[in-house]
Amino acid sequence: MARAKIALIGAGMIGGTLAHVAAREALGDVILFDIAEGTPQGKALDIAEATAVFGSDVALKGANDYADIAGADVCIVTAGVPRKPGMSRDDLIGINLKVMKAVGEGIKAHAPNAFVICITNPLDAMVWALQKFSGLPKEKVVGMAGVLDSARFAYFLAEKTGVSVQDIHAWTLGGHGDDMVPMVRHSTVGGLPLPDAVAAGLLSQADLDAIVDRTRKGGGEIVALLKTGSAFYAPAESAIAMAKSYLLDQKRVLPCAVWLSGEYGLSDLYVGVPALIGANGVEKVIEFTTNDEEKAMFEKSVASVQGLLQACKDIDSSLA
Ligand code: A3D
Repeated sequence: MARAKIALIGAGMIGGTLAHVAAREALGDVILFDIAEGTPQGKALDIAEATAVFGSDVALKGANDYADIAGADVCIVTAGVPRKPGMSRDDLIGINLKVMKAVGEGIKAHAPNAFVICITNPLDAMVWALQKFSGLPKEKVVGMAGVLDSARFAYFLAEKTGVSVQDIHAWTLGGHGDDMVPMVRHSTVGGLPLPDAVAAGLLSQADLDAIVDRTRKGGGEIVALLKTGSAFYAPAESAIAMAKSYLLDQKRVLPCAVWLSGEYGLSDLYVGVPALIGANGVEKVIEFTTNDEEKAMFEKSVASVQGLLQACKDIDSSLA
């Protein structure tokens, strides 16, 4: 059987890391696409040479022409610009919306059957625009943010409680902004929902409050440390988990930005919710029960996403 073809649109920090992880895991042949000449070719050659060390038979190729992504099974989009210190994700909207238009048209022309994972920020608006520009089925276009935000939440909980990350299940829902919603009642440490974990003395309420706050600001913490860009290792691993669930029909339930049509009382927008990803793309949206406090936080986060969609429509009238 032919190997899967994975097209990485954007060969920057996340794109290069995606190529490395995809090759190491032998997920499929990799095309690294970028407008910068030489960068995708150089990274592809470097990783191709590494395959002789880690022993993977996948092929890697750098490209500046969309024709090279033809027939891709998965496209992961990181094209655009990342944040620098002092910038919010929303500051990127003008530049990255134009990039989504070019990328969407390229995917539509050359890889219309692909499962598309968008990572470019501001995430919930860019994945929405990418679906519109590409015209691909809504269940085949998703945004990566929740897996990363939830991984940060889980890591901070593991660090504080001393429990293995493998035995922590953490969930964040809503938009990928500082008003994202870490779901305290639905997240567990060793099977205990977090309020019960506090009652059992695994961490204090003050610790939990600080972790929730740090999770919301987790992207900014890395930007402030790196100074020249944003996180890339954990974002790449997160998108690979989503790609694997699709390619291997794993049917994992992962928090992703997905198109909603009535779920959570919302329609016509992308926002982060738990979604079952299998061979057909987004196969099901899982609806968590929410109490009044969680509902209010979710609605606030959704309002931020709706503001970003309006900004996109104001910039590009074809989206209105
Ligand atoms: P970076 O290393 O700058 O890579 C972006 C690449 O996109 C560069 O190589 C550019 O040359 C390329 N590019 C620019 N315009 C185009 C175009 N029109 N077509 C093809 N390629 C183009 O950034 P990065 O890899 O660190 O981050 C990529 C994006 O991911 C940024 O928008 C970040 O804000 C975003 N990001 C999102 C998350 C989420 O959790 C959603 C996390 C971290 C970063």
